[in-house]
Amino acid sequence: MKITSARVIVCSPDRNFVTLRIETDEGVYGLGDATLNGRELAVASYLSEHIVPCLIGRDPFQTEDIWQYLYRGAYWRRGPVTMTAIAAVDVALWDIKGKALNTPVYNLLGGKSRDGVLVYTHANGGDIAETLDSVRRYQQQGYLAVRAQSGVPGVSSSYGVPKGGKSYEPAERGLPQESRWSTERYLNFAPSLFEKLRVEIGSDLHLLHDVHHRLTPIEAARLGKSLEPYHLFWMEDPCPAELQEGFELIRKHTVTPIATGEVFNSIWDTHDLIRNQWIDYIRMTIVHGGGITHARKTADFAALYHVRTGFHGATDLSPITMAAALHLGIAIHNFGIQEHMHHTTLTDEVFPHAYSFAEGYMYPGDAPGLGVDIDESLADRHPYQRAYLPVARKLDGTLTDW
Ligand code: GCO
Ligand code: MG
Repeated sequence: MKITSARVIVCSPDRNFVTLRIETDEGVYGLGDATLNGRELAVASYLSEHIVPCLIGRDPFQTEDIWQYLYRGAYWRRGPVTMTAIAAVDVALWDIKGKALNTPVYNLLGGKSRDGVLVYTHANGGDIAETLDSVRRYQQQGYLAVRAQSGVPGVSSSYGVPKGGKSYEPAERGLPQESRWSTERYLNFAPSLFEKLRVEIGSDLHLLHDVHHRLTPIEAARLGKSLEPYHLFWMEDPCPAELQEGFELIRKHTVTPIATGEVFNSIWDTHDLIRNQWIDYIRMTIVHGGGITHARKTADFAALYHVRTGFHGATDLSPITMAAALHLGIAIHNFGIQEHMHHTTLTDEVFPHAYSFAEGYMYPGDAPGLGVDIDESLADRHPYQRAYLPVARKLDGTLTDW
């Protein structure tokens, strides 16, 4: 089998997505997600200008060699644009392999290690009462794990809490919005949110919380300690993780489990965090972390140190990444949990898919390959629109991590 052509499809069915479609001489094609929120066209151009010409004529079954060719062969390594482009190729090739062999991708990764993939979704509200209502709604829909975010009194805009009761969407069309942030107010408030949730909901539901890189290690240590009575499933991204040893300090002070890595793009970003057992869950996304090939290696490395997976699954990752995460998640032994943010109906129509949700779990479906397609004529009717993630400033105007 040979790759005969490949092309990039950029569309915006309610939000921007970049998709790579690889065709072969046997008529089988594969799809890979290449979406990097707020920097979409950089990856589209990296793919069409620099990668696609090198793919023509190659055997799509050689996923390892093609991965190494694109990673080592470029000389310039790592970085979100490069690794997202490599991931798009890698995921499309696994899709082709599955279709050509007439089997779901999870069978090529070791088969099913579990019946279903435990997922968590996002609850939020302007205050504690609204967040409690939102958590209850998801519990009624069958979710066994829910992430809870709430507006903080005295903070005009908190991470994960949209205005006007809409569902949270990580990017806005137009130029970046700015919000103001107070760590002090947040740290004083957060324990009261989880205290109320535990009192009202009881102990069974898994509760998660995303700090979104906003604290220093010692502040994160305080938060983790103050949340211990409410036994969270995890505290996510307590602080930026470029300084991996910063997590040692958090770890020494709290038994609240720690998840990080949604902005990582290489196994090297996880190295100290995992080998020192400073984290419990690794969140590196399949689409930004070099695809199924590299995510599998990262998961296997994590398994040696009792670290489990919690792959990123926000709406800025297309249904193709969601499917890839489900196929990998059902196959690996050290799977932990999968994030599941609902795409809009229009996004789901552009990317019809075989995966499904029932009673707190997701299932990749049994379609050959990844089980996701693209309706290109519908996609064409929703062209790209520039969009950005917001930026955050402290109350005194200093730029901080959003
Ligand atoms: C999450 C994330 C996202 C990111 C988004 C950025 O845990 O789901 O933090 O909501 O902010 O993916 O593009
Ligand atoms: Mg997050």
